[in-house]
Amino acid sequence: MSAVTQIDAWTRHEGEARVRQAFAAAFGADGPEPGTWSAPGRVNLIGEHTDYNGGLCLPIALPHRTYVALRPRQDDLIRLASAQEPDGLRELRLADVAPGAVEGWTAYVAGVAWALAAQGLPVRGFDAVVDSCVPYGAGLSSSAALEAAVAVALDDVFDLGLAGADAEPDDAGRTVLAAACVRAENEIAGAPTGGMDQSASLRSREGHALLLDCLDSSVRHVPFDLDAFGLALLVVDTRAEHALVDGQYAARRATCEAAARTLGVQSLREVAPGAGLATALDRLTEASDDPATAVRRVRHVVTEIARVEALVALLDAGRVRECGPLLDASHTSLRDDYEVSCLELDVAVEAAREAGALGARMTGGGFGGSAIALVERDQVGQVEQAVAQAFAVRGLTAPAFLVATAAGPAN
Ligand code: GAF
Repeated sequence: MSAVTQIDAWTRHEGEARVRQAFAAAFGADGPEPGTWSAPGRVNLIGEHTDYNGGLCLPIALPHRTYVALRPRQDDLIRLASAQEPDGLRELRLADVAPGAVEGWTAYVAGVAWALAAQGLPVRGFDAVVDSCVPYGAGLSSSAALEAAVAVALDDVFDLGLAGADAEPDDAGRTVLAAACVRAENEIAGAPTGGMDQSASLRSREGHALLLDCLDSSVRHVPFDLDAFGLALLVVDTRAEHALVDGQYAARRATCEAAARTLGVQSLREVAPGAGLATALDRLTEASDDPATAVRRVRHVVTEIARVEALVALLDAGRVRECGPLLDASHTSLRDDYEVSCLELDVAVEAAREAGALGARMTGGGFGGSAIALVERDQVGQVEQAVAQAFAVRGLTAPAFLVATAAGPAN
């Protein structure tokens, strides 16, 4: 038997207590008490590498959240500390935040303030401490959770009026906050990601998956309660750390954008599956610099968008048990056509399937990170065991597990 490690979510009370305590340790007990806010990580059910192609994706928010304790200032000084990085206080001025000027995790925090201020919103400096139970580097959007927690905190303390009340979130306002988080990530942190993760963290609903249409940022909340079907969504953190700031993600994105230009479309969303795709692939074969790569990438994006639609149709019809083959097909496409899988992800997916999972796939950007498996609720333990064993046999770092349920958004 292999040891199986679980990634536990903190309760709201625990997360807030931790971050308040860390705030007092960083800034002392003097001065006004900070407020606390939090935002979830996400796991994507299907629709991978579709967001920056104007496509569809279907994430859920996780119960694992990033917490921030924050107190506004009258000046434009930003003072930050992280319980995860106990290297003391970081200080910078809001006016000095600019592309290339801020490094590391502070870029995600300061970048959100910068993006909101750049829109003319009345954001000033602040003191803040962050802490998180969203595993870092696991492809579960720890960076978007950080951005979203800061976004709702700044919205509250500077009266921006965008997030809405807990009982009645303002989706239009949250779309503005999500866009600011994306700017922070793209322009200040330098990661050329799409918008799925920030929308998942800010616009999800408890008990629902978020069907996000990245063409116009519209959403539909799709009921998602696997427990009612005797099923569970098992997330395997492979512990193979992924990094979106390296060149692989940007290269995929550039290939898709070049293919869209070759095809004369605004985004690959305009390419229909079936005959439309076949025609597009013929054209790419004739006109691309690297036809084989362009064909594979475009085939993944177009078929993946169709798989999102098919999976949502199954969920809507209550045919949840039939979703497995779509997850499997998504993984094959990401592995062979998009080439963003890795040994650890493939081992996790195959071991989960062999142990009885109805379907499994890598999730998130890839090159490490996490996989998901749709499993019978009473088989979670056996699937975890099988995956842990498969990793041990190959001498891979032991994976960690969590059972994902659809949790609520940033607040
Ligand atoms: C990462 C990115 F941040 C998202 O925008 C998305 O592209 C995803 O990879 C792949 O679907 O999480």
